[in-house]
Amino acid sequence: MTTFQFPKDFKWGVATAAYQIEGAFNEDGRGLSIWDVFSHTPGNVLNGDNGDIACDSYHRYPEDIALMKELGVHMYRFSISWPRIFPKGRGDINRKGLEFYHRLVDELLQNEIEPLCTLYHWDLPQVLQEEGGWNNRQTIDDFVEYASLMFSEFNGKIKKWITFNEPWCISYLSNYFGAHAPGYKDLQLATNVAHHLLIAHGKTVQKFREMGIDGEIGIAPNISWAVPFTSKQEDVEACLRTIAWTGDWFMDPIFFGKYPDVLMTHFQKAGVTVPIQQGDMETISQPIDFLGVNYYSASVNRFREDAGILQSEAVDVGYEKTDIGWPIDARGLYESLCYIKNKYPNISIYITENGACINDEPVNGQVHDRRRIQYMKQHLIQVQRCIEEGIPIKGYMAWSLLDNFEWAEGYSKRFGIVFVDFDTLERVKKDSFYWYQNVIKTGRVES
Ligand code: JJW
Repeated sequence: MTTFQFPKDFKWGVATAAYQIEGAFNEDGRGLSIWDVFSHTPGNVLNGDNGDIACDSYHRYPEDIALMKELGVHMYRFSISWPRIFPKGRGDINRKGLEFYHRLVDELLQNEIEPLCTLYHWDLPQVLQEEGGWNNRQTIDDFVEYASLMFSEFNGKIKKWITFNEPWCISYLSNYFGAHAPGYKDLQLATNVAHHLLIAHGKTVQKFREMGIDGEIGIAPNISWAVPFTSKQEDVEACLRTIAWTGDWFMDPIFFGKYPDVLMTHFQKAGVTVPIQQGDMETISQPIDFLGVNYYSASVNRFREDAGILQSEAVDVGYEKTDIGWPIDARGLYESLCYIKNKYPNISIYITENGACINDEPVNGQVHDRRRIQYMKQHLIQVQRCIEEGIPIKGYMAWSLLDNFEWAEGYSKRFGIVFVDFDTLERVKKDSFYWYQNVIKTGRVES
């Protein structure tokens, strides 16, 4: 057994997202989002699940905050639902939507929990989708209008902001693989979306500076680490492309004002171009205050001529998997963070999501989610290792506080450290909740 000690000022937290937990989909003037429409279209979500009620956190947030208080977290990462604020995407402000987030944030502050707010966690107002959504450059300006209102409304209360959660999922998973809303399968469209998200990110950061907001702003890409099956150059390069797609494709434009060549050439071969207009790359490459890293899994990959646009094939080498089928590879988190530090030096990092789908349910009122504890332990040890290495990692947000609506998987995949009974909406603390409580209290993990 070894003890891994975290810095005194390390920020421990938990993360959620609006559509996954709030419910109350048609209350207090909320407009529809693309996820309401997508989840209500048969065939898109497992078992026909949707976020109409979800965890009902729109009403039960005091109970959820009480859970966080008991857990002892310093931070809560949540997202704001754009269509609660602007039911028509732009223009008329829905005061009742704003008031909900004021109640939430005030309750957090009263409990000495710092809010870390994600502006966009996938729930685009449906009316904007009907005008082309993120494929339409108008959406960029609509987003900046929404973000600016949030900055002025919560200035002094919310001091940490994330523009976009997992830009790769918003663009490629949703518009090329068709797995998430709005469900298109068009690589050019997805690439337009990716580029427009980056411009919206850059313009929002500019606005944040212009407005003189007190706080920090960043973005949270999902990082997919890939380990070459053999040391052959073609396998190594296949992995570099896989890694670059979810990460560098978004981070290179932000940090260097340029898309990565390793992918540009493959995209061009597929006949796809990035719709760059005069000034776009300058807009995108605003300095940011921190990088959010979402990490869950890694794969072993090799080159294969016909393995998709990247010619990179995932090989199942028999690693243990979580209940959503994602291989467990904690070392991939260490490697990802080293890669980021080497390529984008000196940027402060928050682990904005990490966690495991483990479907254990209550037995006599207890949830013995041993494998989740093991997953968290292994990943936190790698985080501490990175800190020892000198990587400026400031905090860790466990995904998630609650079991919730896991997008296309619906309620069948549980990521919470608190169990939710989706019939009664009762919350039951899992063993991992008590384990994490002790980690936070002591500031250390023991192997
Ligand atoms: C990739 C599946 C086709 C969420 C993916 C599916 C099909 C090649 C968890 N992160 O619920 C990635 N999550 O809301 C944000 N992260 O491809 C938060 N990434 O691939 C969590 C799902 C994901 C994915 C899911």
